[in-house]
Amino acid sequence: MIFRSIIKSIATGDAEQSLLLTKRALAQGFPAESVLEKGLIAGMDRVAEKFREQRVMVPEVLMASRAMHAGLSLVEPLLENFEKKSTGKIVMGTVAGDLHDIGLSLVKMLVMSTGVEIINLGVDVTPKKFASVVRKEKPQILMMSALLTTTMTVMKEVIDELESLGLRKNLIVIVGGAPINDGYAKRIGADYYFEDAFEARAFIDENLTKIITKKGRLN
Ligand code: B1M
Repeated sequence: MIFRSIIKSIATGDAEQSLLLTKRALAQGFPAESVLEKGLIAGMDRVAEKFREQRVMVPEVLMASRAMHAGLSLVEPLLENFEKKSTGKIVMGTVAGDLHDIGLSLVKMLVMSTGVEIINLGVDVTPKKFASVVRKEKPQILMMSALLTTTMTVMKEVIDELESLGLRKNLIVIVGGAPINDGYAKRIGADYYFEDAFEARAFIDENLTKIITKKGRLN
């Protein structure tokens, strides 16, 4: 089965195979959505699980991510209709001064499978940049990641900036990353903390419709 082969190509970090097999799956008539969900995301899910169980290390995660992106480059342009069907928007990024993006890429990949639209601002995102994109894009959710104890404090600066500009009220703020925990999230005024990409996806999967209907925060 072609999906199984795509999953394997990602699990083994083989970008060439991932590209080739994705092309083949699309040529065989499989919808882009299925190739994304049953092949590319499923492959990355497998690697993320292994990483969580410490059965693979960071280099393997990076190679898998590269392989997934190779396939994604073919699928993404075909997903226009899929994205249009989706409701809800998330803006995400790693905070200013922090260049770690592997965790957030995993979060993005898994959360993407819920059908929500994602604007990923990448790494080193300043409070002003977050705020200006929130103002322009009007997302329901903002997701911030930080991996350094020296940059986790920027999350609070982002929340302060949003508050001072009147952009915080209807926005759900989710934070995550290795040095973050529930207590810290509460102290800085974030709405939720999730330990990993799976938790984040489960929350969004379960609550997206409610969030959209309520036009903002859940409580
Ligand atoms: Co850096 N680094 N690093 N690093 N790095 C850490 C984080 C560190 C713990 C290593 C160590 O010393 N043991 C340490 C931080 C210490 C601290 O602050 N307490 C550290 C340091 C010090 C540094 C530098 C300062 C080193 C230097 O230059 N002297 C420097 C800083 C650069 C900068 O950011 N300004 C630096 C640089 C780098 C590299 C560039 C070499 C590379 C990053 C490559 C990249 O991201 N493209 C790197 C790496 C790879 C690491 C480690 C080894 C691995 C991080 C990672 O990707 N893990 C890391 C040590 C470690 O964690 N074991 C380390 C895999 C990833 C899947 O996990 O990102 O935790 P993680 O994401 C998880 C969860 O945290 C969660 O979900 C993911 C899993 O599902 N999650 C979220 C993350 N974001 C979330 C958001 C959410 C929800 C969940 O919602 C919004």
